[in-house]
Amino acid sequence: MTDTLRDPATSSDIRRYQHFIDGKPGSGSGEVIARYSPVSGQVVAEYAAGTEADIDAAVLAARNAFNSGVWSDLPGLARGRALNRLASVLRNHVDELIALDAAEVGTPQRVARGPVEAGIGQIDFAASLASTLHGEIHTNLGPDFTGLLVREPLGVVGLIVPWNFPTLILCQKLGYALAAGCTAVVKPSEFTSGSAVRVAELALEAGIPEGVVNVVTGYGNPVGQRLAEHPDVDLVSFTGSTATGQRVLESSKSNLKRVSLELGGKAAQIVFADADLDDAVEGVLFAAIHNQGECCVAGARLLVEDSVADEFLDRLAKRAGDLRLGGPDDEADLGALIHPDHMRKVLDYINVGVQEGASIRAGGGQLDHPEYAQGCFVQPTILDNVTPTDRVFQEEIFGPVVTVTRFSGADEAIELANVVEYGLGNTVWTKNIDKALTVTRRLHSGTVWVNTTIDGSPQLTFGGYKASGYGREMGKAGFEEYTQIKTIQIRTGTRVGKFGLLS
Ligand code: TXE
Repeated sequence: MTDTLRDPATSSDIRRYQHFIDGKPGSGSGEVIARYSPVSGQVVAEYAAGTEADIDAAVLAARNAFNSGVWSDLPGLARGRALNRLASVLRNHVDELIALDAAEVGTPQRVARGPVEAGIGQIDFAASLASTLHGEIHTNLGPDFTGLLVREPLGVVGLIVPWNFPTLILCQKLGYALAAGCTAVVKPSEFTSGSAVRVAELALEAGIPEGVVNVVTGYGNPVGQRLAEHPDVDLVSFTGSTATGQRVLESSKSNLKRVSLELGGKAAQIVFADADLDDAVEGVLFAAIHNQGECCVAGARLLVEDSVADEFLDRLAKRAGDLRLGGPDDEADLGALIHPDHMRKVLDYINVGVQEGASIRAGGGQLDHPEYAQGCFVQPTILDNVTPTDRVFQEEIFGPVVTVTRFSGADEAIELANVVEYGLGNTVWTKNIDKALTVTRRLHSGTVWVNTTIDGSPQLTFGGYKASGYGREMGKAGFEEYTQIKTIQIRTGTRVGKFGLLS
């Protein structure tokens, strides 16, 4: 492992954030949550610790803004122009957003840059969709009838965002909700709330009216929970763990609000012997360690065809050993895990893997570095000889840990890939197009990459199969999640007294 750790305290400034409700900052109860950097152990930010009353105030502001029509009644082109302005303002602040996400997540800025820029790209694309919202007209119902299917914005939406990609995941929800004409209450993670507050402030600066974007910071309980159960919220879009997703679903029953859940994953990287192995080594490595493995589509399980497995693993282990760990300002490949408890959970999983019979091919423990005694750094770890019934094969670890299982032929690879409860994203590495397409069609996941990985474009819809959730984000399908269809049937003829289901 190469050490490039240099500057433990990347910023001595503590950034302080309040809620943002109805276009104004507010401190609520006055209680705060301190965010300790997982790199240095120092406080890097303080967020208002929200209460149920803060959520109630934010939902009221969002409801009033929605009902006033100040946003939802704008022509789609005008909403699109406002979203274009928002993208432009965010771009002017891109370095600030990268710096604060990196400091709060504990990741190098060079790792945070791509996801933040991709988040702004989501707003660009959502802007282009705003004017495309339209319905259907039916004139084939007989001469007396005209039917209209009108797509309308859902109303007030609650957006619950996790800590791994704060700006990106916020934008991939907020952009589409706003494009559809909804108003929003955002609940960012209690570990990484800074960028959500800044995005809301910048939305106002871009001309998006007061009350359209509101943010309440605070803990999952009470803030997230109140948002999920609030009777005047029409949809909750949640990204996070499967267990919390189930709680959100429970809370949503109060008013049968719609729920969109983007939950965990246990993605397979399937490497066939006929793959471009140079490419596959780099892709598998990237998928395993991107954002230090704190990624719902992290390539957590390497499935490698047995004829090339030994060679592939030698190369992968060598590359893993070259990786640099570091803080926000370092030229590093991966950073610290989100907090000490999470680091302990990841280290425990490594131990469980070894007890289950895995052998460690790279890494295997916490990074031991005197300057970073407080740092939550886990070495990129390869666990070899993992079997499908092992916990480390089945459960989401959410750290820089990849398990290795060998297979023989496409059928076995598919069976291994599908045997987990999750179904978010899998990757296939092969130069054989027939094989690629056949395998792709048989994988049970919302996304399958072929010869690339953890890639994406706002046009390409994203979401889970199985326990990875339901509902879709991004693309046209993601946009339509924030709408509902109204049917209007008009009789224009003279069929006096004849009603009902006439054919
Ligand atoms: O997530 P939570 P945690 C997975 C990953 C990780 C595990 C736990 O495996 O190790 O989840 O992380 C809010 N009602 N992912 O505990 O609890 C919370 O405040 C409403 C995968 O941090 O799911 C935060 O804003 N909201 C994942 C958000 O839910 C509640 C990303 C996510 O937190 C709530 C993150 C409640 N009762 C973790 N309780 C992905 N899919 O990318 C908490 N929250």
